[in-house]
Amino acid sequence: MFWDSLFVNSTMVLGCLLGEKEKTLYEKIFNYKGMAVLGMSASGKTSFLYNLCNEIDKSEQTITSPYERFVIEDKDFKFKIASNDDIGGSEDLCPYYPAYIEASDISLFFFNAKKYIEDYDYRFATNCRFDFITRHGFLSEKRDHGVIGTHLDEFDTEGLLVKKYNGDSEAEFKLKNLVNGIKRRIIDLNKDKDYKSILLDHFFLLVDMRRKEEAFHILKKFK
Ligand SMILES: Nc1nc2c(ncn2[C@@H]2O[C@H](COP(=O)(O)OP(=O)(O)OP(=O)(O)O)[C@@H](O)[C@H]2O)c(=O)[nH]1
Ligand SMILES: [Mg+2]
Repeated sequence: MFWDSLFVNSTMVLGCLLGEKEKTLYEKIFNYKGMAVLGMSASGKTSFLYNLCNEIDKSEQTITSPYERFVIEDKDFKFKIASNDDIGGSEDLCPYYPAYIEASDISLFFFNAKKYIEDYDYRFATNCRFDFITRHGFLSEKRDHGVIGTHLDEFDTEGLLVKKYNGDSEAEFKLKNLVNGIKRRIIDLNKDKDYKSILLDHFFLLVDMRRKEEAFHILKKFK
């Protein structure tokens, strides 16, 4: 496959580049976690990072843009992110995924869940990436991985998301059922595929990635 032929060379090149990106002694001593934020174009990767650290530029499509280490704190948790790259969703960057995953403590893969269900070509392209990551075994070798389906708000959520964040526990319960139904549809679409483990064996969350609370919710899974 095209990506496979690119894989060896580009991983070697990137491995050298990532050498500089490995956690510094400071980051190791102070327990900063490296995070690979990967996934489809316009799926909310930069929005996620921006929600955690407002200094990240979210104004345009990302190619690769480095960010400095930062600390996220709220009343009951504190999380430290090592310096890393915000990488774009373009297919050209796929050969670099394994090296990014290898160099990170946490790997997240983002896709637009609404588009995934409705658009065959998008689903196919996303599945190719699921397959690519799974076939190289990187997901199973590392402990902390998550798959994040975004654009939850574009499903017919009947305002439940807003109500949930206003503290409505009944809305939270209804939303949970709705989310489980959407997840089940996505898992069912892949029930015969080898890469279904990516959805079954790791965190699989559905979120409105424009909401800051959702970014915190994702990180809390890795506490
Ligand atoms: N409605 C909705 N919009 C979202 C969601 N997540 C991201 N967006 C919007 O989608 C657009 C693209 O978001 P980005 O965060 O730049 O996506 P990205 O994955 O970084 O995109 P690339 O860097 O181009 O790969 C922005 O206008 C976001 O506000 C979501 O969950 N719901
Ligand atoms: Mg981006």
